[in-house]
Order: sequence, then structure tokens, then C-alpha cells
Amino acid sequence: MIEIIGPTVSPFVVKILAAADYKRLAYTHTEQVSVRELKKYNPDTGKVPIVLFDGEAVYDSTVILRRFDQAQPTPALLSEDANIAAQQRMLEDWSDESLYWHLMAFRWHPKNEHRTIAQNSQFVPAPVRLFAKPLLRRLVGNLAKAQGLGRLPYAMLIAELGHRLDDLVLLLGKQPFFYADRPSVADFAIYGQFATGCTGGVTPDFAEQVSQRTTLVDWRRRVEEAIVQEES
Ligand SMILES: N[C@@H](CCC(=O)N[C@@H](CS)C(=O)NCC(=O)O)C(=O)O
Repeated sequence: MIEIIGPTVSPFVVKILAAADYKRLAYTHTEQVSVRELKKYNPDTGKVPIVLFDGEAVYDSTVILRRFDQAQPTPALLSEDANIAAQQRMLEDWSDESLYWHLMAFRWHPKNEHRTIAQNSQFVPAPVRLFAKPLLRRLVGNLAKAQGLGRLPYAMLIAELGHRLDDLVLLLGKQPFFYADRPSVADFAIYGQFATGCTGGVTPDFAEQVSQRTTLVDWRRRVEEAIVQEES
């Protein structure tokens, strides 16, 4: 039994849900997670997503996707070609560890911060919800500043995201998915970041940068079609 835990405002939760759907895995999904459950299931990082595989808690979206492939090898989330698989893993890691921080910098910039706080307040425990704004700013918003991208002037943030997206267009080239004909961990990782950055109206300038690149808009639609096709 596979139990996915974590809210869909998290790009990493969207990443693993999309991969699970693509693989037609049977699972349950719980959006809300209490602080106590987080401590119980993931005392190391306290982050979501968490997946319970027959009650065994596994965290980190990358490790989770590897477990999905172990649990059900087809369709595989990595190419059979070792060199292509290596590139897919590297792009997955870039998405998780770099693109994510671009998105975080957008989310916590003063231009968007009020929408980010409104979206995330529901996850602050009721007794302290009155203090959601300073709490979220301190616990989450400051992470973007500490990482560095969150200190950039907004125009530079937009330009840097644009350059990275242009690189993605080049990497994709004429192929339907990154380095391959089938979606992989790389596609699901980037899909998670795009899906959360482009929907919900929290980071309109992030969404605008993606929408200006038709190659990426078409790629995103193909990932969504692959998920739905595998679902039906
Ligand atoms: N590398 C982790 C990143 C997970 C992550 O950063 N999750 C965020 C939500 S988007 C989180 O739980 N943040 C809460 C915190 O940092 O305490 C993964 O791939 O699962």
C-alpha cells in the first residue's frame, strides 16, 4: 500500500503524484500533515513529501521516485541507456535543488509574498494562525534569502529564470521529453516546479516567463497527456 502525504502547493508533491499517475500506481493521498506526523515520519528533515510504503516512511522526492520504480518497474522513470539515465538524474537534481530556489525567490519576493502567505496560512496550526505572516516569513521566506536567489533584484530574478528556461528549450531540442521519447524523473521534477509556479496566480511573472516559450508550454502539455493517458 502506497500512502502519499503532503500538500499539492509543494512542487515536490506534484512531482511524485505525476510520476505515480504516469506509472498507474494505486495510492492514497493526504494533503494535510500535522507537525506531530511530520516529526514521526520524517524526523531528519521535517519536509514533505513523505510516502508510506506498507507503513514504512520514505522521504525526499528523488528517493521516493526510485522506490516507485522498485515497486513497479514499468513504465520506468529512467532510460535504459545508462548515459541518458545519468543526464535525466542530473536534470532532476538541478530542478529540485536549483530551479526550486528560483521559484522560492519569486514566491517570497515582496511583489508576491502576500499571495504566498495567503496560500500557505491554511497549513499553519490553528492556535498560531493569527501569527501566520511572521511565522511563515521567518520559517520559510528566510530560506530563499539564505540560499541567495531571494536577495536578487526582481528584474534580475526574472532575467536569470529566463536564461535557465532558454537552456531548457535547448536541452529539449526536438525531443518530446528531456533526452528521451518517454517522460522520466527529469520531466516530472520540472513539471512539479512549473505546475506550482504557473497555477494559482501566486507567481504571475514566473508563469509569464514559461508561457513566453512555446517549446516549454507544449512540453508541459505532453507531460500532462502522458499522465492522463497512463491513467485511462
Ligand atoms: N529535496 C526535498 C525537498 C522537499 C522540500 O523542500 N519540501 C518543502 C515543501 S515544497 C518543505 O517541506 N518545506 C518545509 C521546511 O523546509 O521546513 C525533496 O525532493 O523532497
